[in-house]
Amino acid sequence: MPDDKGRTPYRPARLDPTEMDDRAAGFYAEMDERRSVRAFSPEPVPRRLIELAIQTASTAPSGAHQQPWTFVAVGDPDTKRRIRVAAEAEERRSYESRMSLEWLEALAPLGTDWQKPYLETAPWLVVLFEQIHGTFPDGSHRKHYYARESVGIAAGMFIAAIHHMGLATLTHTPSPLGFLTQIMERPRHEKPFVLFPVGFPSDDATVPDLQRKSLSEIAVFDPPLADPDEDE
Ligand code: IYR
Repeated sequence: MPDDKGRTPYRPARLDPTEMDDRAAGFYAEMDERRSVRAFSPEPVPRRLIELAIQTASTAPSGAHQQPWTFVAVGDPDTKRRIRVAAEAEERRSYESRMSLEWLEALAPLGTDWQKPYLETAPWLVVLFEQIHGTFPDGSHRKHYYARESVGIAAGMFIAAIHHMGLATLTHTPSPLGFLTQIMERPRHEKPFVLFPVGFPSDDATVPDLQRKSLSEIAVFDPPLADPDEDE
């Protein structure tokens, strides 16, 4: 029951230290298996799984708890085709003239080009929109705080949920993304943030042989991290 300030107790169960360690290491190992996939199987994926991934993403913390996101899940083949055609037109222009040589060189290890067949093959395309502002019941604008950061966090949680349920996705950001507003008939104050194809990897899917940065490259501790090469 909420108290007179509208607050309820929060007492999550305390785990014992070994279980905490096991869970932490197990979750890291699981997430470390995740790869961005660009070749999907057409095998159908139950809508319920997509609903659960969206609900998981929507547990993300958000500025002033405004949950400034809309997820649009597309399984309809005609809509997917329209998205592919529009995305490829933008991507073609990007690869052929908008992207700098430096950018193209940075992307070379990923082996990407303007063609995006996965936008039709993947059983679901989930587009995450950022609500630039909300709306009060009288129609006036309600300011959203940290909308972009909040949507970014929700995107990460969506990706983790998809991976955890044994599916694959890709953070696809064709640029500019504006065509998604038109195709999906979203209001002007919703800005497309990222497009996630979701499904099973195709049997012949491959991924680049990438390394992740080590802990010492990404983190600074005070007191410092122990040097893994040095004896105690
Ligand atoms: N949006 C393009 C290009 C692209 C850009 C980045 I940064 C990537 O990490 C991957 C691709 C495409 O999807 O091909």
